[in-house]
Amino acid sequence: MSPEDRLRGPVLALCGGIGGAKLALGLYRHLAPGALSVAVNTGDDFEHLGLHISPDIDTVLYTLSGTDNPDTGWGRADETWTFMAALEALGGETWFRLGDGDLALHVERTRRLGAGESLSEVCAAFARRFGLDARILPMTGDPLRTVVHTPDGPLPFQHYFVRERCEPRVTGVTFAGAEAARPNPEILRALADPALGAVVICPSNPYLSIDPILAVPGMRIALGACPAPVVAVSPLVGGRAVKGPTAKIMAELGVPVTNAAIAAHYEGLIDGLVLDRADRAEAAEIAVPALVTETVMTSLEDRIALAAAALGFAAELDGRRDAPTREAAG
Ligand code: FO1
Repeated sequence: MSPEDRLRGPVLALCGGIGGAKLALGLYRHLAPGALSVAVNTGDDFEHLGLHISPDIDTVLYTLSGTDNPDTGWGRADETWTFMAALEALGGETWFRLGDGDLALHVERTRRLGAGESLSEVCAAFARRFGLDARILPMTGDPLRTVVHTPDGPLPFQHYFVRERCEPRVTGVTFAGAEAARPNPEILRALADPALGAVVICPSNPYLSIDPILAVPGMRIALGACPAPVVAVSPLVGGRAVKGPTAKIMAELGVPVTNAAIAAHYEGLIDGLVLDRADRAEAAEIAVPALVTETVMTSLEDRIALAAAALGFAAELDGRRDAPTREAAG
């Protein structure tokens, strides 16, 4: 398939929450309607207040539909907090904040799951309700839960991330239930599609957001065997993560906080790495071809420009695993 054809093909993004969803939005706006599928981490999902919460799925849903809260990156825009205030007055658990509109989504998701719908079906129904022309694909419908290990013992993901504000030292990350989890067949079909244009691993936390997707049995093999070029966008800029604890966790796990380490983490899976101009000096040390460009996404235009650059790079890499490092113009 020619690079031009690849650019027109459907695209699969692998994504966690806030940082990754920004690039997913850029891809959504850059691509033709219906061309984007997003395989989303559900390792962050948990039962809370009797509800099934899927934070990364919801962040992608809100972000792509333009209903996201721009201040927090999670939850909905123009949210009200009557439920939380009432819960607090009752002495209930308030460390995980659920806005009123967001709450409706969790209630309806929980009802649908209880009535026998699959998580994929619920995601598809909500995407339609939000007017999306993209597919939001949970990595699995089975309970695979990210567990963060600390010197004081294991913590369920949201306890580490939100309740403990990522403060405990991370000694390891495991995925409870991974062995029994079945991959979302729609993701496997997308990865095997000869017309697939590219796979983009969004700049989500590799350890907390992308590894759970790769921990689903069959996912690594399907990604490794995928006919389309696979590019990852590094979450690091100047040795720090734009958002979240990626750099902190790498340091705590004894991994150098470098783009070379990000590329090594995805060894055998990616054909190229996109890194920020601030890190151009690191490009020569990276084991795969690198594209140096602006990766900090402040505006919608930034998101679209990064999406276009990543896809252009992927098309160039198609069948050329030894392509040299290059710097994007502009
Ligand atoms: N993140 C927070 O830091 N504090 C919260 O109170 C919080 C609530 C919340 C509610 C719904 C939702 O979909 C996401 C929410 N998040 C919150 C984000 C969530 O913890 C994500 O898992 C992380 O951002 C990692 O992707």
